Amino acid sequence: MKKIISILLLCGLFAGTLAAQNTRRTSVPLQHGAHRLGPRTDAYMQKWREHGLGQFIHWGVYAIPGGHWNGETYRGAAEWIRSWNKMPKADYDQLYKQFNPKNFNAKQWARQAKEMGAKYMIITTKHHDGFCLWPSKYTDYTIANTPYKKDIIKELVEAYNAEGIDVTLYFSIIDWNHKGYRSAAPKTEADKAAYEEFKQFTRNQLMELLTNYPTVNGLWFDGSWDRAWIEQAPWVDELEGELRAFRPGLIIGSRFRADDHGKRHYDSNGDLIGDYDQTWERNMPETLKELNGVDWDCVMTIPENQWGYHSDWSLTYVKQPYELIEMLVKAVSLNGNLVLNFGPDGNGNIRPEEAHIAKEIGTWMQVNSEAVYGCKNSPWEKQGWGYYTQKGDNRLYLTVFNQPLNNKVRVKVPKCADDKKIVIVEKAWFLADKKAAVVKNGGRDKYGNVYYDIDSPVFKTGSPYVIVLEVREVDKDKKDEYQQAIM
Ligand code: JFZ
Repeated sequence: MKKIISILLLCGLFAGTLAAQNTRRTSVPLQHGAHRLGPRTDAYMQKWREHGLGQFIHWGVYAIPGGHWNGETYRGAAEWIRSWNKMPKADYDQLYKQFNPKNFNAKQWARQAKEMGAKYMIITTKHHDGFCLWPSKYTDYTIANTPYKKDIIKELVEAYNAEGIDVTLYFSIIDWNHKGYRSAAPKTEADKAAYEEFKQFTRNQLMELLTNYPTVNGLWFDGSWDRAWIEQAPWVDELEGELRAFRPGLIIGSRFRADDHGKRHYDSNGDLIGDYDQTWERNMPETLKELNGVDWDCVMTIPENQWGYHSDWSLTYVKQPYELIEMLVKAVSLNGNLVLNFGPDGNGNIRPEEAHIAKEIGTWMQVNSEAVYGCKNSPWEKQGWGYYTQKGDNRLYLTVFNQPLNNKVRVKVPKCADDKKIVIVEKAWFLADKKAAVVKNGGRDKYGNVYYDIDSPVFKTGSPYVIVLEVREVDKDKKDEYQQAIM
């Protein structure tokens, strides 16, 4: 008997262990894989999740050539111009001596971002070229040694925070300016020693940034794909721990460290490394399913692939405000944020095309931001007219991008788990004019799915518009009491 009990107990314990590990799809033993399964639950991350819209800024000395050198045009991403064979590196490395953005006005940028509706901003403290927009004491290649002299990161953090916008610091691991930087894994003793110095330098700069800018609550890492860096996984993991301990609540995405086997973003068990999926770079998921419940944001350029300032946008397709608004709503409908990139010029001007887009998005957000901030994916089945976003259990936002020719927006009502209940629309209105929307019975299909049709004439603005539905589950037999809402 005793034996049976202990066997049962053992089974119980074993089952318990299994249950605890259930969310790991396989179980490769890892010391440096995901340290948490499932999304963070703290208030910092909750706030991040509710941002909806962010602004990315790529700014550095590459803004001076703006995609051109010696009368020739570089067609790659402007911030990569140093790697172009027609750009002499020695010339590039002198550009900082001219960096003097006389029109730079941090408050103006912040106000513009605020008016656009951005809730967080990501600024390149240092891109691959190694030039630092803050006066780092660990290198001379910084803003302090330009004619401008002043700490741009400080100006930006203060100005954006004053507008209620959170600031995340972009930091490139790649640093073409540091003599210890290596891309390939160091092999010789000399290379190894040099790389050790580079690691310390990287650590020092990161601690310096967190120390100098105490309100910063996120780090956005880039250039972490080098073999040299990947092989440092245990050290990077330790550094991440140090950064997190230093700044409680710090948000770090999946683009910082690799796991024990060199896997990036998702570890060898398929679990997300870091706080959110950072792989959505100039592209977006289509379905919730492929996201596996992780947090994510999409960083998006306005031209096809220009982050830093390139003076000639005629070389590329340039996205329209409408498309970017659609990406924003789509991102939120799939539980993500959209971060829109700006590349100011060498004088500190935001180019007119970007200012125009910021204004158009802002105008739209003025009326419709309720459908974005704090909204999540809705279980209602997506229809061709656009996207659902949802707040709480009962409020749905329908952002219409494709106006149906019959001016009726059709919704498919989800079935209730309890088949004695039905979902009814209690209230419906348009965000654009606050007027009530008329919801009509749209019949059933052969599977018994219920449809409602919302009369939706085209709005004069011709821009995407939002219908709000307050829905509620009610007993089927009491449905008629509510039916006045549906004609
Ligand atoms: C990197 C940078 O090289 C680029 O200049 C810019 O800063 C961008 C935000 O990040 O570019 C990337 C990074 C990752 C991928 C592609 C380009 N990726 O994962 O496909």
